[in-house]
Amino acid sequence: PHPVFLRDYQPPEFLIDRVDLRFELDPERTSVEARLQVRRNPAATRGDGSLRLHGEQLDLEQVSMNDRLLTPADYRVDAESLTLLRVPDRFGLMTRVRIHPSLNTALEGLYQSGDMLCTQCEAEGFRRITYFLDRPDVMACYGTTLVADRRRFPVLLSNGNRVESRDLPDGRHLVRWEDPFPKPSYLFALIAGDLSAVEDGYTTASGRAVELKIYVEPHNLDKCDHAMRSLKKAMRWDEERFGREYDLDVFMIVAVSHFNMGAMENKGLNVFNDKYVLARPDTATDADFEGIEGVIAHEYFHNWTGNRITCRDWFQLSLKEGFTVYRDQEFSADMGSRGVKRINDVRLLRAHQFPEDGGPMAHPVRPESYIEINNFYTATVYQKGAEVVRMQANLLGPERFRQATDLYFERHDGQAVTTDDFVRCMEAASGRDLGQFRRWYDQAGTPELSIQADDDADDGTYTLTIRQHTPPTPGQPVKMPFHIPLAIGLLGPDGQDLPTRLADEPSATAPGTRVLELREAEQRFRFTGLPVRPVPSLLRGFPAPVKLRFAYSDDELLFLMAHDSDGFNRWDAAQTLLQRLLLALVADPEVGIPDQFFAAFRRALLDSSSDRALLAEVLTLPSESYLGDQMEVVDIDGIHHAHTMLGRHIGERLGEDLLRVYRDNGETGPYVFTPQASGRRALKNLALGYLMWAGDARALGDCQSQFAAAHNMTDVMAALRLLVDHGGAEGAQALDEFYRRWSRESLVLDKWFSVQATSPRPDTLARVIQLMGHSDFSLRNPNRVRSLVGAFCNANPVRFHAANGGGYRFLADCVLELDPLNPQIASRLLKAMIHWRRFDHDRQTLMRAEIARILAIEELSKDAFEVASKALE
Ligand code: BAL
Ligand code: ZN
Repeated sequence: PHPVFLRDYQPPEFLIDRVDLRFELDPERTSVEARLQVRRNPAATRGDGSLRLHGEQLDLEQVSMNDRLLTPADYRVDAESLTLLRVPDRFGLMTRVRIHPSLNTALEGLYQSGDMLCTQCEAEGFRRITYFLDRPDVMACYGTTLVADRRRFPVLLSNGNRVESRDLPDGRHLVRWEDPFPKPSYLFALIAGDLSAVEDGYTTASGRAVELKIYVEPHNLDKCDHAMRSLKKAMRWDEERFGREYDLDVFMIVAVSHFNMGAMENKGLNVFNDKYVLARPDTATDADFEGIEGVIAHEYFHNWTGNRITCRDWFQLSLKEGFTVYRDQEFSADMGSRGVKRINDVRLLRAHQFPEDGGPMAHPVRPESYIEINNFYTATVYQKGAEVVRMQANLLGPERFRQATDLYFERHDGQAVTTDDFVRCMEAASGRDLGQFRRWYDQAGTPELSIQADDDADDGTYTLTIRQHTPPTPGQPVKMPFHIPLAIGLLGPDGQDLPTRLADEPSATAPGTRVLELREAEQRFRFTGLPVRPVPSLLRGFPAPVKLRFAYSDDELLFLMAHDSDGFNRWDAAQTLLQRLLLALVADPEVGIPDQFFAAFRRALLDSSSDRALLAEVLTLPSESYLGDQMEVVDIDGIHHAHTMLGRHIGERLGEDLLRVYRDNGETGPYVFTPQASGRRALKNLALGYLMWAGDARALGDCQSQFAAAHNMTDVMAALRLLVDHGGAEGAQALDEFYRRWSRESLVLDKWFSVQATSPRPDTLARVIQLMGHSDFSLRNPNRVRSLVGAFCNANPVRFHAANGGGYRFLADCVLELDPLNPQIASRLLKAMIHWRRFDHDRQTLMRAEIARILAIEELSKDAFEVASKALE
């Protein structure tokens, strides 16, 4: 397989203004007739006079041009394309092909999910439906006619507005859809199935009525309320915050059970993994409710940032994804707790994006090349891309940023553009030069900031010397300095913010947070007029995706944890302290845990004035994977041991307090999904976890009672997880009961698989292998694969990285079995092993051998080939 390069981009030689599609739907054999209005692109250079259309896995039946039937002498067909030789400057083209949805296990293009037919076209699935210029800078208006058996497929949906619906004499029916907005082919969608809808309505700010429909299988109708509420909130928020209104008469969401991604923003017809739609208090956890609210909003927001304005080419993927993630993050922050949302977003970034940026698949937010674009739906493009938008929003300030986004929407509506076009709007609206800032889009790697503080007690000055360094990444050995906004504060002895006046500034500045702008590899900031040596609060609110090196003492971290006016930094100080303690335990398991640590933990735990959700974040130990990322060579067993030991000590030393917190935060009424209520549940279950770590007998009883009596899935799952990790008869019995109750609810059953896959118990791999043979397990359902294989390989480091290599062998076996069926999911799983260089010699050897075993397969997909080959480069 060969890479595609950004530098080779050429505008399309032909454009397609209109597409009329007619589908005769059948799971085994679907006929697709496409009528295209094609014209030469005046902005492109002339080629050899031929037109090459993308097409894969299509059985071509007929081609005609301007109503003249073509013969095979007029065109060439190969496995990836149909080339029409000698075409005029403007013409109508008709192709008819057959496709086979029931055989489509890759879930790209048109496929069968349960009893329904559905599509996934992003990024390059449309070419598995019909011959087309399947690239995002070819935008066309679509008319779609769907014909199918009326009893089997009573609901037929596509993009846009429904313009015709009638029965046909042979038991079939026909529905026609018309989408007035030009769109790239990756936003095409169709659905056929026996579905029921929850319906609602929304009136836009300018008074237009929009029908809202969520389509699900009939037995799921009682799990759509939260999704519908989330959708309406998102529509209102986008009007208020970004001035964006919805533009069609109907907005539809369909939940499908077999889906590679989380969801897909097809114009007017969002197709969702059912995990991000279906929720009832007894079937979904707080995290699920939160995920649904965020993903519903994300896909809805794409209507403007992605659909009305799309990407010129796939290297620009972050244009729509980074911006839309930023928008959904801001929405969720406004709906819930802003502080907790920021913590979780940064936690995710550090857990996934930082390792990606330091590994063999590191790539810029705007990649320079790819072999398979599906491999680039990454934490870098999404989460780091969102941070890059956030930095621009912060540099401009809220008013200028809104002017800049207004300009972006006005200037580029209906176009396929680049990240550079986005930055140009930021510059035009603000008058700022973002030339250096653009490096965030094209340099990979996480900058490291080393900060040194010097004070001069005699003249009241305090100097921060800041050095930035970005380690090399594949293909980019040398990095230029980034333009980094660095929000800081200076704390006085009783925790108050001090003024932050720089030496060359004429007048005093108000106490509080101030933003320093870094542009050089090394820069000095000298503050004056300080009565005492301050404690610096650095990177307030996490203003840039960087790593910080600053030699805080333990006392300073405790001080920041207690006093920093910035909530994010209070959390970060606590996490740094916990990390320090845990890494000290890894280095020497006999090292003592200082009393002042327990005192600070206890003070925080019992601080009744504190937001419980935030408290739960502060008191959660950094994950084992994150701790591993902080080590030169990951010590898997040492980390697991230290983690368990610290958890146990906390449970033992603070048992009474934890028990009180557990009991004081019990459920008092029916489930509600509010930040306060989910914060109580999070804190309560965290306390129960520490008690169980300590083997507290009272806690085991509480755990069993909670498992038996709770009416919400958050509490049931928290108890189940603890019982499974505890093991013995209690764990086995809880698992059996859970299975009996929920075996027919697929999403809940996923939880049953993953709770077993992520247990640190020594026999977990054997259990996972056994579960692969369970009658409810199927490699053809991505959610099920993720819940068992994905959960084991990505969320159970101590068992996946077992020294005997069993985990690696298991993963490679799964990848090899899955790759011919669903390459996207296979290659994503494989990423669990690409950071092999971070481990000890023996594990490196084992992982490398398994990756090499995969790479040796001749018919390996492009997807898996790219990941495996880059991992070994
Ligand atoms: N565009 C793919 C799914 C998403 O990011 O919304
Ligand atoms: Zn998206």
